Amino acid sequence: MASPSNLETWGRSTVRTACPLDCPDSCTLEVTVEKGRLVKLDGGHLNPVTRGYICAKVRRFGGRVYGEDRLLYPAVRKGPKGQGVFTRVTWDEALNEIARRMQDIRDRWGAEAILPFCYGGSNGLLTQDTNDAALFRGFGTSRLARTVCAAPTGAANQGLYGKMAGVTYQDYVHARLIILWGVNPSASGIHLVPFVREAQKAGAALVVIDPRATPLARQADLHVAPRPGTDLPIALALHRYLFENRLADDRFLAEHTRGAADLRARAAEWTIERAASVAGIEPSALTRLAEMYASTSPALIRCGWGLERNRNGGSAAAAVLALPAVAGKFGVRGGGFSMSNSSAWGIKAAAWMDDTPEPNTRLVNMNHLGRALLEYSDPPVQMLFVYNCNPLATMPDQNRVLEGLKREDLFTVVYEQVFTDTTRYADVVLPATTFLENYDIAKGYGPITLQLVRPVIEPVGESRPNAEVFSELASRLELGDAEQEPETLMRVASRISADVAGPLLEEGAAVPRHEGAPVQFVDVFPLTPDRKIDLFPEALATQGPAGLYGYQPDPATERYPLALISPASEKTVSSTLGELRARPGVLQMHPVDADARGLSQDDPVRVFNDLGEVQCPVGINKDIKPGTVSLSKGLWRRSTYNGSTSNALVPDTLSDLGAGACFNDARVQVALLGRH
Ligand SMILES: Nc1nc2c(c(=O)[nH]1)N[C@H]1C(S)=C(S)[C@@H](COP(=O)(O)OP(=O)(O)OC[C@H]3O[C@@H](n4cnc5c(=O)[nH]c(N)nc54)[C@H](O)[C@@H]3O)O[C@H]1N2
Ligand SMILES: Nc1nc2c(c(=O)[nH]1)N[C@H]1C(S)=C(S)[C@@H](COP(=O)(O)OP(=O)(O)OC[C@H]3O[C@@H](n4cnc5c(=O)[nH]c(N)nc54)[C@H](O)[C@@H]3O)O[C@H]1N2
Ligand code: SF4
Ligand SMILES: [Mo]
Repeated sequence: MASPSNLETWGRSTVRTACPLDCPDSCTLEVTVEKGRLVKLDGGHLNPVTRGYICAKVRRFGGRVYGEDRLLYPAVRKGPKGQGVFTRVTWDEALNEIARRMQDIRDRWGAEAILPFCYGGSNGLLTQDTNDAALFRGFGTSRLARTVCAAPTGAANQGLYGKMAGVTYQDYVHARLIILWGVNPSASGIHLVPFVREAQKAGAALVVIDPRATPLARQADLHVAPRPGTDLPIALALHRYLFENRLADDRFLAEHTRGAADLRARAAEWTIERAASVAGIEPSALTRLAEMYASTSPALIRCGWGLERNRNGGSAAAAVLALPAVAGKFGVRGGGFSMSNSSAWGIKAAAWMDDTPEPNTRLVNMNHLGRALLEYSDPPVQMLFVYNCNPLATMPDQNRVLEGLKREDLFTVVYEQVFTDTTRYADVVLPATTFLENYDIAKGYGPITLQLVRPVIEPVGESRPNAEVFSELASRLELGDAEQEPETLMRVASRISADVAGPLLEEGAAVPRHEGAPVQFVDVFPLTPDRKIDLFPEALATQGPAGLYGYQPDPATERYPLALISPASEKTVSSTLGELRARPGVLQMHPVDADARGLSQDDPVRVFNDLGEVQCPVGINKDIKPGTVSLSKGLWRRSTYNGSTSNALVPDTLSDLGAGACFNDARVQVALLGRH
């Protein structure tokens, strides 16, 4: 195994590692290092589905590693909060100060006044839920419900299927019909695109359901562009069509499912015409979709995350995931559904976490960060420990998050690679390594693969890996022994079954049986107690104001008639790499909406509602549905004229299932900047 000490630090060498960023693909990387410095990042072949190429953003990752925003040493705040003035300190000083504060806060307020805050920095097994979990559990801090992403789709998949593994990339070619539903792989998982194209070449029909004409929508046989948040009526209309026209697979339903009658009853009111009217689409398009789906096999639905981020998102995902069951699409290669495969390994969190059971301390929904900082009182949040996350850029209701971060009596630690928007509000800043400087175990959630991430350069500045810093802090608080990162790696690996850990450590990758491509209802079955699909799970039946499969109407008003969405951008992963964006974020708007407001290309505009205002240029774009506007997710303050981003307009309402974020459920108005 390579470690920094035995890396070739002189001369030129190419080292194999993997990308653990929060992206489904989990690319194998080949990294060229010369004289200890990263010179080139390229793709490798160990993960076969990533086929030797990587995205442009990670190709440029050196710009983060050596960029001017990189954090090089620990520092403490000097001067008023948010001014961004810090003084360098040693690691000892920084960690002692944090340990002292944690103890003080526990003495005065109780440990639940401390809120650890982490999410998507790395998708690996080592940088989260390991020594950090041991520390915070051991200390008894508040717990974080990590619901910002995939909570509604996850709740739906859990409820219906107990999280069954999905169809993987290499089986797309067997499908005769592919439906990309609320997903844009051209930005968010580029290695899927050639598999879709190959399927099309082999004769598959392609349908895309997205309010934007994404690159694949432009090449599809059918593009259905619903108003955001209306996927539930669309999916229920498909169910109704199947049931009413005797196209439902009654045998499969009887043998493998429960709850079909309840689903059917909920779908009964959604005629094609009614659903089409609510979604703002032609009834003929919906009828065509229904006919195509009913008559084609193998048919594959790729359910993305764009459709979950609204008040109806959980029920929408459940209704979409129920389609292959009702239509009888399982049991053939290339048929069924695909979503996140992160559970496909069956590695339960507890398998690598510290053995101490999770304490029953306060659970804080991360989508309510602003509220938690400003309103929670029993006890109030006195310390926020941010790592693997840039909440000021990525959480809903940005202005409330900002107000909370400005609290003079809040002690905030930000453990980061670069000086993010959130870092500015820190009291103590800790510098983190990047995946080129630390170990990790990358787990794809598209392809089913585990890969070893290894340090290929020495840590830049005084940056240190999560595993080490959290265990050192734990040792200062007498909660365990300090551990070096390779020890944590071996400990985590030892908890994964030997047949997986062996190849992972020796060859750098492990792929499960079925060569990573299980057929649903042949190789994998629902993990529900009776192995049946539960089409109307009791646990979900009454969640949300309208219950499972109950539709909550569009909240648009005359004042705020436009639906704002904020999809993934090819330039960043969430807000990661946002510091390298050269140009401002652009609000995409249909010509019809622009004309109605007298707006021309590149005009500076205000996008506003009662929560906030974003000032940025407008881009007139016929690829977006009229009535919908779009501004990329993950922008930093510096990427708009006034420092606010789309999240300043996103309410912190929760989705119907899973208490997820409603990023695509903002309603706004747009006007020329300077005109009121
Ligand atoms: N380059 C890049 N890759 C990424 C990320 C990134 O930020 N950048 N993020 C990663 C992460 S964290 C995630 S979770 C995934 C997300 O990957 P995706 O599932 O692709 O998620 P989004 O881009 O949020 O949304 C996908 C599409 O849904 C559409 N959409 C919005 N609202 C609705 C709706 O109500 N209904 C329907 N049917 N469609 C809607 C959007 O227009 C968008 O084209 O990507 C991962 N990969
Ligand atoms: N408007 C809008 N907002 C969204 C979304 C949306 O669709 N629209 N999507 C949401 C989604 S899907 C997601 S997943 C969230 C993600 O939101 P976040 O969890 O905030 O993810 P990132 O923005 O990638 O920020 C991760 C940070 O972790 C840091 N980091 C990386 N590795 C390490 C490490 O090893 N140690 C430490 N200490 N730090 C590290 C990175 O430098 C980066 O700044 O954003 C959400 N925000
Ligand atoms: S972000 Fe995704 S596409 Fe880019 S290198 Fe990493 S895994 Fe591959
Ligand atoms: Mo995400």
